[in-house]
Amino acid sequence: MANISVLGLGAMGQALAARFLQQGHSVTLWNRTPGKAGSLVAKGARECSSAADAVVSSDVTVICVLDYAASNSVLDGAASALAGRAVVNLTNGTPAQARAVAERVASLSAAYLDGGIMATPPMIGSDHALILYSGSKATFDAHVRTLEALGAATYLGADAGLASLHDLALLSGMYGLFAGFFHASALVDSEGIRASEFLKLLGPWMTAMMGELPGYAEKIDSGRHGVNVVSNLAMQTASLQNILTATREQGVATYLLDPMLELFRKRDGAGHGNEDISGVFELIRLKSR
Ligand code: FVH
Repeated sequence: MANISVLGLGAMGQALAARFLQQGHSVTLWNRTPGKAGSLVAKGARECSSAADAVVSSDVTVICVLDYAASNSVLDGAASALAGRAVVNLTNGTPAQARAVAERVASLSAAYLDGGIMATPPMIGSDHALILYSGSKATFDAHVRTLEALGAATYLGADAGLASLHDLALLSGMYGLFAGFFHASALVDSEGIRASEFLKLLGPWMTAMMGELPGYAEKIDSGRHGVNVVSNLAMQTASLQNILTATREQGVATYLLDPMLELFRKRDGAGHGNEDISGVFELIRLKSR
């Protein structure tokens, strides 16, 4: 069994600590605002009054706070205790923030593993939880058995920014899906149709459309968006224009689809109307190949 410290006892920090306790680990806790450790202490955890005290109690320290400004502030408090120890930072942030913290932690002679949690607090420890890691491979290897208790553990490489990059990209996909659902629901709601009823049609449709993604991925990777004789960009630009016209006619806001139509038109206007819609990727990536 491992000695683990958890710094940050928000909804996610509490779920992580509870799971470690459930697995029989020795768990030490610290939170900026005292008084959040009660139920965990009742289950056997020990609460410290400073982040540094918590760090020296354990082989590995997991930080999970609101953002990187918060995790930097936690590290300020723990800095004196970090030498020779391992930090696993599961706070949501950008790749650049993760790389900067990795450098800072290395300068304090500690090992750094960054992580991105692909789960909500109730999912921690379930089969659906995934946690992405990058940074110190030695730290990942040393603690992977312990970390796997939280959810499937995937190591993405030595660059500390990779977990965050993948985390944010996965969340981008999720928000795109949610955006489509919210727009579609507003459209049918304009005629009094309930979202839960409409979802019976939308769910299978979205699942069927997932089947398009491998083909798009191939085109994106190759940079060749091909002549599409079935559903080309020009046809889909006209179709998306219809959706936006209907949206306005139904008295619904167009916030979520305006940017998509702008991209379709721009790509179509640049002479790619007979190609696949995957070509809009070339407008988003900004860098030329
Ligand atoms: N909850 C979720 O669904 C998502 C799932 C995916 C991963 N995220 C990320 O996890 C990080 C923590 O999120 P959380 O849900 O635990 O957030 P809160 O419940 O709001 O708790 C915030 C904790 O952060 C502490 N904190 C805030 N500012 C500071 C600071 N300057 N110094 C030290 N600690 C700070 C706060 O402490 P307190 O307010 O109780 O004193 C809480 O412990 C986050 O990156 C998500 O994106 C969760």
